[in-house]
Amino acid sequence: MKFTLQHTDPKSKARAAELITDHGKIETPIFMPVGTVASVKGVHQRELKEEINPDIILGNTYHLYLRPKIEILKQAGGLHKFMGWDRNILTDSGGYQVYSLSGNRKIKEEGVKFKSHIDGSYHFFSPESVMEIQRDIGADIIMAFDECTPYPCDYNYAKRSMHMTHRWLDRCIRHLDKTPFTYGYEQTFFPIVQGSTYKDLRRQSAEYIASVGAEGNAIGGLSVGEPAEEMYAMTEVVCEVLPEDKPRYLMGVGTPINILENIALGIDMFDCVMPTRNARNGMLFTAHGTINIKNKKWENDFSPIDEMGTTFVDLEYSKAYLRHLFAANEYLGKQIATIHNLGFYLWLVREARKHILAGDFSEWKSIMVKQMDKRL
Ligand code: PRF
Repeated sequence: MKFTLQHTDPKSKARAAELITDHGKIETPIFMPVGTVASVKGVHQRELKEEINPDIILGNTYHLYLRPKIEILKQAGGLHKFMGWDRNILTDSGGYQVYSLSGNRKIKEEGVKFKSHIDGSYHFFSPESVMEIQRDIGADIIMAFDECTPYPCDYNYAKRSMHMTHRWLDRCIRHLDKTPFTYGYEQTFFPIVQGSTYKDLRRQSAEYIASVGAEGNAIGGLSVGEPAEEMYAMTEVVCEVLPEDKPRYLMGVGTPINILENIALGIDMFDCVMPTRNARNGMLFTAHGTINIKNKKWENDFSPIDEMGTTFVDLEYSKAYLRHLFAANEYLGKQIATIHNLGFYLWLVREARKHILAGDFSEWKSIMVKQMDKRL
């Protein structure tokens, strides 16, 4: 992987950069649509490519391991071939999904025993097994196996957990070094900073993560229920420590406003289920605030879904029509809303990039944050 910084904003820590892997170029800041089970829910690959046009999408080790199972992905020649996606893919390690299983898992030094949400069967993930699984899934960027701590989190638990995440990281690296690429292209490994909402732990974790000299670094354990201000404070501390010449990925974040604020703090990559999940619940993001399309007030509003027209659905269909689709529980409603939201998220990060390159990101960000902080 090759990472090239192109421009840094004079009034913030925002950066524009380019990342090149064997599956092509990724222009940052980037938002990665989430395709948990080899599908970005509600959007087929051609539409995703042609309308939303992301350089990279995300998949989940936990889900793919349980279904379709790794053996099937190997037979297919990897996840790219299996799902018909020839651009970049990043896989999360399962650290977060396992955390989300709260009652159905046991975390120990050796690894995590967990119960499948599909059939209740028991499985075990270790740093070593998760590296092998990610080799076989074959994403371009693969993540360390970590423990994502909950919020709030007791200081001593957060500290112990952080150290375990660091020991797991050493095991991930040792094992990866012994495990060749399964397919004919390179994979880049990103370690993950933890440390809950404690500045000293965050700093210590970032120093440890930076010391392993990976080609990119991630920040986990945020956007788990803490106030936005606490999240920003942690991102700031961590970005001060992580190397400038490597991409920084903030995992599972967030709202459009969270994304702009974290770009300003030096984050290059984001992923979140919010645009896709909220779309399926009838919540639309726009440059002027959020819309609950199920609301009766849209019943006879025949104006376009979004005058900005980022994707074709925005101008082709009216709010009244989309509201009707939700009221009638039609699949198409969720599909249209998903295309709209993903189109908007990708527009937002591309605009951010343009403004970083033009040198007026901070001014633009202030206007956008104010503008988007509304319910329409
Ligand atoms: N760890 C991993 N994946 C994640 C997170 C984490 O802490 C988060 C936290 N918001 C999202 N996805 N491995």
